[in-house]
Amino acid sequence: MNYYQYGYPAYSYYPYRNIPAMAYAMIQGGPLAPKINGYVFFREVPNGVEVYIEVHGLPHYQQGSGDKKPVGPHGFHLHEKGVCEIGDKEDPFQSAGGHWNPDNQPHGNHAGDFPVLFSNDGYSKMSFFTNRFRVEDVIGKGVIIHQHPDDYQSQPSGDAGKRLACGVIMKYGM
Ligand SMILES: [Cu+2]
Repeated sequence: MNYYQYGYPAYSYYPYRNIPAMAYAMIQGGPLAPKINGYVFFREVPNGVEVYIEVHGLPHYQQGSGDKKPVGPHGFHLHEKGVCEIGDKEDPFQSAGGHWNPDNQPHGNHAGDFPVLFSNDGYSKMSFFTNRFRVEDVIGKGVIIHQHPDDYQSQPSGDAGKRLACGVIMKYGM
């Protein structure tokens, strides 16, 4: 097995038998935002996980008013099921289930409650650290990008609205 193909330099401090766990999901837009495509990457780092996401094709920001919530920044979460079936075209990706919530917390503190995604004319790139799970824990779970911002308060899902895009988390590499 040639570990160098994964990009670790010869002087890497990672021992051969201790390559950090990694996982990824390809993210694809559904009928409400078909141009979305990108990926999210999970990498084990000291004391937690680094999450990195890069997405193109997000809808442009639309200001909210009254009862109409803004479009963007976009709620972004891990959901229970890694199943991205469109189902109802008006309300897609219900197949991904509710929020992944392994330690039974209120919304706002779910292990998979992530920072909102900002669209820069449709493009978003972000990385952040979490100690709420290990990479192995999220393999087979779903990633969802929502239409509206997450208010981190409304139960059970932050009133983030419809599901624009979905991805299934898979093990990366060995
Ligand atoms: Cu969600």
